[in-house]
Amino acid sequence: MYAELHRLYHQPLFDLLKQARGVHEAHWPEGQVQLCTLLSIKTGGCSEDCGYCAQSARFDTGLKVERLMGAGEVMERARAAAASGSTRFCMGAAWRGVRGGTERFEQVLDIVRQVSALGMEVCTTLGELGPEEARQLKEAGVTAYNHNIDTSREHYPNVVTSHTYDDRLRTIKNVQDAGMSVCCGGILGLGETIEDRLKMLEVLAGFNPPPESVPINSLMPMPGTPMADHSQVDVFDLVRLIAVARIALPGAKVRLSAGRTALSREAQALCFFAGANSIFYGEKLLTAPNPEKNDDLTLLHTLGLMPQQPDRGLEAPGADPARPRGPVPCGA
Ligand code: SAM
Ligand code: DTB
Ligand code: SF4
Repeated sequence: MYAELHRLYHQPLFDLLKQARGVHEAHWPEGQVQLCTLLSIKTGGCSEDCGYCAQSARFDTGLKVERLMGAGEVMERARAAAASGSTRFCMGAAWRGVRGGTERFEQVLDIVRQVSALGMEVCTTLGELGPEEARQLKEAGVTAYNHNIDTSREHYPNVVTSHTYDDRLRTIKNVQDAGMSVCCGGILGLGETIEDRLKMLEVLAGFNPPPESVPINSLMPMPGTPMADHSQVDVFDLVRLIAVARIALPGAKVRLSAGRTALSREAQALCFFAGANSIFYGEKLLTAPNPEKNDDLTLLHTLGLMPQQPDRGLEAPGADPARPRGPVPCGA
């Protein structure tokens, strides 16, 4: 698998784009881009040391820590997101994880129940989950859970030391077992090699069932973090990775995620051509800026693309019965 991803990636760019386009056209309706709205429901003060993250309490990033948002305020934001044409509402919390029976988890479940009544796809990203927490989130109405592997297994310890790659995979397994869709991807620009990026895709393509969506973030260097002075990801490296992701994960939404403020309209157009079919929509990601809504709608219109209709009955992708279930590929 890795050898094939390597071969695909290192072809002449137009050959790669042609193949990715073919796969995209065979699997997805013409010209649709999913709009997702992000909301940070608990910001900053996180115990973890992810070297890219403005929300880690270990770094002096100047971010204002905020407690868990009340259900009323979340609902206001969720209604506004639905009204603006967003079909997925993704709520993020800067926690290492959540534990059943705690007041804060009960509050999150209550928020999820209310948001899911609005009919959008509901995604949460709350850190580590055990099987029981995953089951309760699913029951409350979460359709997809975001938990990124971020990079290759080999590079991960250079980025995070407070938890492991296997901790991440365990949560993903719990999410799959509970019947939620998995949203799992990574970040480019963490000091990794192209090989690390392809190994990350190899891991994602080995998930059974495959991830429903794959966010590809480009590092937004955050002042105060150890990665504050990392340089911008090369746009053609980003486009190539999106194209290989499209080929390796034909049924997954490939989400052009953090870092679009640094991309030209032309660069984003190439990313869509290569197979990206989802974006975060709205002026703010979790803590960092994102393009203006109007600019995004204008860009989609200019390219002849349109916002995707909601998939209210979003089901988790089915597993291949001939292969072992779980996020860890056979033999890993
Ligand atoms: N705490 C939860 C977790 O770690 O899964 C959820 C929130 S975390 C901020 C979600 C993802 O956002 C990370 O896994 C990473 O891929 C992405 N991310 C965070 N900071 C970023 C940055 N500065 N630039 C690009 N992507 C970033
Ligand atoms: C993902 O892969 N990217 C989103 C979402 N999942 C939760 C988060 C991007 C965060 C960008 C940095 C910030 O806003 O602090
Ligand atoms: Fe915490 Fe998530 Fe940021 Fe890591 S990425 S520091 S776990 S909020």
